[in-house]
Amino acid sequence: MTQQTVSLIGAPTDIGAGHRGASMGPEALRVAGLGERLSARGLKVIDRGNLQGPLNPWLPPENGYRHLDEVAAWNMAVHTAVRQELQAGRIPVMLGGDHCLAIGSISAVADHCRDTGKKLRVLWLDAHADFNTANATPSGNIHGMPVACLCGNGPDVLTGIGSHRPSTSPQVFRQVGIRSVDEGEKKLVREAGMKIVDMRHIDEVGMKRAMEEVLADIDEDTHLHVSFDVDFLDPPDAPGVGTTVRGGPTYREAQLCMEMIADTGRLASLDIVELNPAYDVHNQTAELAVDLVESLFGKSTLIR
Ligand code: HAR
Ligand code: MN
Ligand code: MN
Ligand code: MN
Repeated sequence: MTQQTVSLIGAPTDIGAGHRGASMGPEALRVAGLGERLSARGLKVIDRGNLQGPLNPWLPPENGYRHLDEVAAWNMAVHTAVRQELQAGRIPVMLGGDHCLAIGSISAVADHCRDTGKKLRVLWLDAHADFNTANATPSGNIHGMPVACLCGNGPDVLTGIGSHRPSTSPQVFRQVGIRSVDEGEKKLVREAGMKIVDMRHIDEVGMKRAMEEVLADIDEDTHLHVSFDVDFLDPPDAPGVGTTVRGGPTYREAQLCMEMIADTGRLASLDIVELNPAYDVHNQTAELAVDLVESLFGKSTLIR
């Protein structure tokens, strides 16, 4: 097989979050050795450095959205950068930054799939469904809204990013690890028919069967995008995020999840988001994220 090239794209901002500090995520991932570990796996790694965008003015929400114009500016920068890497045949790895940036990355991936005739599948690994709207949000923080925006339910400046509105639809998403969904948001995910593997389901059937269900209809024409919100993980293992929620996947469950995704051979783009070094202890959460991303790119504990 020809050598695959991965492009690291830093997006150092906490513009959509409710806590400051996710802006330090890209550097923490680099310090934890992300590039070196992927190179050691046989990938060619290009570090594109960091994108630029507006500073966080740290203002209260207006009409249900906090920092809407700044969020749009960051996402347009992410969209352009991710699109460029895809067109060059590389695997973009967007280093957040908070999860609002998935609007830019996934709208670019969706545009790319329309151009190439690929079938898009997004695996959303997260404690949260991120399906809020201006009416449903308890916070106004746009990192709680990217999935809704990508499905056309959001403000024009965000749903209009990319060449197609809406960028995508609820059918392309599979959410895994979900355990914190707001009341109004619950109604929205049900109405949309969002396919959610929540923690209750993982408790009941185990990570193996849950992932088999999630990966069932992936084929050779599928472009698989993973949007990895680090708060997916159980907080004692991964304290370095702004919004911890108890009861996430254990270390082994998370590894199995990543290894099973790797086994499909269809991973074509990735977000690593919500890492917040201000809450971390000795960069352990960044190191864990890098460890799991190695598994996502094929490192395995399998002996047989
Ligand atoms: N649901 C809450 C809100 O909308 C918390 C949102 C998101 N937090 C994240 N993203 N870290 O997954 O305010
Ligand atoms: Mn998220
Ligand atoms: Mn989350
Ligand atoms: Mn869009």
